[in-house]
Amino acid sequence: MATATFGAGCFWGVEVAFRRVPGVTDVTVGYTGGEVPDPTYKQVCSGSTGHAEAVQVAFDPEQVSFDELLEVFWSIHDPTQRNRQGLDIGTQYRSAIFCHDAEQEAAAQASLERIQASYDKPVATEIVPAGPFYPAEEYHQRYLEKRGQR
Ligand code: MHO
Repeated sequence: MATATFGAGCFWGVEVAFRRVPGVTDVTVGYTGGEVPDPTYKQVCSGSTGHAEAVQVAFDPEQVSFDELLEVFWSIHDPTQRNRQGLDIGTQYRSAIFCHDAEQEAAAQASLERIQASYDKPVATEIVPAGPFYPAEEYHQRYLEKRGQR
């Protein structure tokens, strides 16, 4: 099993999108990329923790490649929006790829260059090494699913 970590705005919908992908075995929503250990949702919402709302995707590389996950990532948000997605504004909503190894980093970089060609505006996605990932509160896991929304 391999792990990929993405930030693409409010993590509720991002989780749903990745759960739909065959080869993805689990998705956890949480916080990463900031400085505060074990942050609460409230702290992250304040924008002061440096964390992004993110999803940690567990996948079987024999069934789905990291490149295919990157395609999903680009397709579910607007990576040219800096520190926001639509009405959700703040650094916690930034577009980011948190890389788990050098291979992921190279793939992410190449993928960003490809996707840039389809936008007039610069792609704001940050590509950084993955650090500690703090799972969000239980009520945020499968949030939309629990409410009958997909
Ligand atoms: N605008 C959304 C953000 C939620 S997401 C988990 C809301 O508060 O409904 O950041």
